Amino acid sequence: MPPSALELDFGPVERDPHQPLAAGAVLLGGFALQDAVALLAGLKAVVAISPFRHMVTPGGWPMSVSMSNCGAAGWVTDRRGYRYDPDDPETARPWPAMPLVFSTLAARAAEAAGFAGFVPDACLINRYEPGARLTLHQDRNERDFAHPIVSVSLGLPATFLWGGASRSERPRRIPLVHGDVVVWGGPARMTFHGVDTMKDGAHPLTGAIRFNLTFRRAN
Ligand code: MD3
Ligand code: FE
Repeated sequence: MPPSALELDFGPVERDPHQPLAAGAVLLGGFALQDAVALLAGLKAVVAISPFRHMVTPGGWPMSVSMSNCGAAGWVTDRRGYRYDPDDPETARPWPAMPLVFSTLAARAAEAAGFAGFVPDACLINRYEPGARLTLHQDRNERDFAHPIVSVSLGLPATFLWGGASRSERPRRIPLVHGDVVVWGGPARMTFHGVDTMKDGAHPLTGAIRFNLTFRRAN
């Protein structure tokens, strides 16, 4: 098909919506765009109950990314280590329920990537301000690595760092923008990954903030 006049003048109207990154990893460009306003409303309701906080690593350093959770289990770190906890240690109450728009979107994205029947029980909500970053790590606190992880990017763009099976492999740099969803499963599930230092910017829906929702099956 020849490119339209619009594409010739302004470039592609949208990116390829279903972009395989590697075996087990699929970028669904813009998959969450239609739900972005509802997702941000759900996020606001969650953090009214369990506010964002800078958790402390086992080494004693506060993370530059602030975090909250919703769902039956929430990911936490403190001096004792990394784990999933049914309760928010700050409120001593259960984490807020996962909004239906969250769980529905995660299940639809997983199915589109070939993981039908994904039922997340945990959603970690990451909040990035300019200057925040997430160093290379693996997600290994979940009980069964056969389940994928679904990630939803909202607000400011970021550069996702995608390493290999070992920390020493030099990571690929993958731009993630508002509305992008990535599904990581199978052979991609245990790869090292992180987020490069956030640049300043302004997004019409979030201002100078990037949010990332990661949906997991913790238990
Ligand atoms: C690849 N979050 O919360 S999402 C995390 O953008 C985390 O906030 C990043 O890494 C963020 O743990 C990246 C993409 C992601 C999430 C989990 C993965 C990629 C992954 C697990 C295995 C492999
Ligand atoms: Fe991670």
